[in-house]
Amino acid sequence: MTDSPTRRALITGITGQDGSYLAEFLLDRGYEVVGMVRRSSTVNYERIAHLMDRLEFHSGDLLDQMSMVEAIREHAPHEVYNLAAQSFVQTSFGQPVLTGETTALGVTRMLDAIRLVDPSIRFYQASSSEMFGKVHEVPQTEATPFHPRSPYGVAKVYGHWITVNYRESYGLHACSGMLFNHESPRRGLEFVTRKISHGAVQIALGQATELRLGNLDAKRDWGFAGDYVDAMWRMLQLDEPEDFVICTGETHTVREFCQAAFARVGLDWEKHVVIDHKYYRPAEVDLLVGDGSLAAERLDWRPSVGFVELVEMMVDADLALLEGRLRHLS
Ligand code: NAP
Ligand code: G4F
Repeated sequence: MTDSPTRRALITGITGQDGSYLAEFLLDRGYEVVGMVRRSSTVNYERIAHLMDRLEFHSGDLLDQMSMVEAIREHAPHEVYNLAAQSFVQTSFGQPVLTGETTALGVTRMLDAIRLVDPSIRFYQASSSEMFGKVHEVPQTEATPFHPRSPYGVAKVYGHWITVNYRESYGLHACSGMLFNHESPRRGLEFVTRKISHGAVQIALGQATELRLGNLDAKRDWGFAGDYVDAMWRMLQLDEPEDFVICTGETHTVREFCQAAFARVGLDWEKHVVIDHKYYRPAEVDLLVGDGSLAAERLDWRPSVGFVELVEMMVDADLALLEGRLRHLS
């Protein structure tokens, strides 16, 4: 650690679900927080609207090496959290090269920027349980071999190993969190949990009649995003960098998520959910469930939100949003 009194963090992906929770978390701990944001034709700061006057921004893109070098040079962060990615698995089948450029090579670009400008910076890489893919053991631990099932999963394996490689080659304080699925009211509408919570509420309010979904048998270890950003921070506070699985240790099917979400608004999911094969994937990850004992032991980190509580939190937030009681997701 440096001896600067105020810690400064650079977050890539600050406009995303995790970036917004991490920014809040770090600001609450007295950090100065800089978000790297990419240019778009419409403003896309909905998840961080409530934080805007407390944040600094740097225009950059994971596809552009110099913008990352400049971000590090200009803002001199002590910690870098690389959360930016093309993060949607389904899209990675249609845009595999873009996914590789962003989600895989983008990690190398950031690591090189750190190595060249200030190798004392601590680096967090957003690795994923998608790397376990067609799982070789149940539950999955830090030692479970990877077998990715999508271009996204393959790109994350690259990002994971290049982080390990820069740690071993150049002595960077660089680590990966192998995070299992984590959700929240700020989850993108294309991901299955938010699609279900939002869809169930739309049906309950008479704004839709059906919800079209793909594979209901897939099982995921779903936690709350607000808990998971705490684990990211804890990883960067260790004296020696190490990689961790972050999970709840419980797994549920997409069907169970539907059941709980529709029940929250007093509906029978079976009357409204329609199977649509366009949402099936060329290769599926059937079962994810993690073993978080290393994180519990070394980081003293445990999830605080259970499955039913998470579903109800998401449905209640969508109800407030669609009834006009909430102006935005924060
Ligand atoms: P998310 O909501 O999809 O956010 C992704 C972020 O990446 C957005 O801020 C997006 O910016 C940014 N981004 C995309 N392409 C970029 C580029 N070329 N240059 C700069 N920024 C770019 O994802 P999330 O759920 O917060 O996940 C955060 C990270 O954790 C991702 O790396 C994801 O793959 C990983 N992860 C997520 C989970 C999970 O369950 N949520 C689990 C394991 C790992 P725009 O707003 O401009 O699009
Ligand atoms: O919500 P999903 O799209 O998330 P997925 O594929 O597990 O990926 C998420 O978690 C990863 C961690 O393991 C992250 F790395 C990644 O960035 C992302 O955050 O799909 C979950 C499951 C899949 O098995 C999918 O086939 O739900 C199934 N599903 C069924 N119907 C559907 C749908 N998924 C989506 N998105 N939309 C459907 O209509």
